[in-house]
Amino acid sequence: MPASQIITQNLDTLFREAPRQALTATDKWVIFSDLHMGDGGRNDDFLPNAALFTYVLEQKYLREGYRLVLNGDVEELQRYAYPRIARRWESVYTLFDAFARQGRLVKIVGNHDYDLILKSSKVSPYPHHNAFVLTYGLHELLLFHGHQASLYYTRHNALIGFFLRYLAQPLGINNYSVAYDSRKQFKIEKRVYQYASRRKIAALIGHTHRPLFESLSKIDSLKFQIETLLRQYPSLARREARAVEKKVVTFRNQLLKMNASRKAGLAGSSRYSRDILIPCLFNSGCVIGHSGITCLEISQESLTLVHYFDERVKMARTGESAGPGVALGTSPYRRAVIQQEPLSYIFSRISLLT
Ligand SMILES: [Mn+2]
Repeated sequence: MPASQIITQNLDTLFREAPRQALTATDKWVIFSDLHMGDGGRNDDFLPNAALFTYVLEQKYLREGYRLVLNGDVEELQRYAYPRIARRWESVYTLFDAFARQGRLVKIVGNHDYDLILKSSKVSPYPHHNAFVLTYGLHELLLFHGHQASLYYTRHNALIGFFLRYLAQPLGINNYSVAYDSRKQFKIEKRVYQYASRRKIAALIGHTHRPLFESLSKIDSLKFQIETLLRQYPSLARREARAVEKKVVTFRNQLLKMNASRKAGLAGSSRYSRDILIPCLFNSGCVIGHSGITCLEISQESLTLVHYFDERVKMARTGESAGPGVALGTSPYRRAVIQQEPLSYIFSRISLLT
């Protein structure tokens, strides 16, 4: 059987067997993936952003009544034993418990914490799922980690612990990445993209650590926004034209900067399809990025890609001041919205374009 067919079957099984929940107009959800929590030692990838993550989870999402989806690779079980992780990060588990007690926690497994679905009740207090479906009217959002779109992971998951390395990310957020080169990463995204567009659903994944919104990387998205603005420009009144000029310059500079800094071969290409691009693939990114955390939010019937970072870290790394977004209280942390669209708009495009 060809690989693509096996993967389609795998994903169909995930989709069919996933627990389902209807999304209401007042529901708020936040989706994090790829925490890779370890033992708190210097090789623990979670450690650098642990304080930021804890702050955001407690002060924003727990307080504001969000439901929490942990979309895989929460624990780094390929390098650490669960009891050690649980002991070191007790404060984080206390927060997970608070969501769980109110029925607001959904925990999905990835390839690095897959064991938990086998022996969950013995080691972890939470139920674990392979996938989760949110329904929005007649539409469906399929949440799963993403490694299921790779035969490599399906067949050789036990061998992977060895190949950890760094990759520069198209969003300009340098994330710690796992066990694959950009070509493999792209292949996984492409397979999920093809599956989601064929089934006319939105797929929300993690795993590649590369934040995506509407199947677009940051570079694609900047190009797209510049084009849209340039089309509007000739017909605008003077004041509006000025605002557009400023935006184009900002976007252009971001684009140039990203092009200059990104690694060859990581072009962030959106060519999952030769035809029109369907906005069916979203990726929450990860919690262990060198320049912060990204996540997906659903609230007020909109989907949002959000970036959290510590401005002290940003200044130390880039020499630039505070950066975009808004400060969170009196903390050194900032929240920046990368992209946002109403679910109705996303789904009308998925339905009409496929
Ligand atoms: Mn993974």
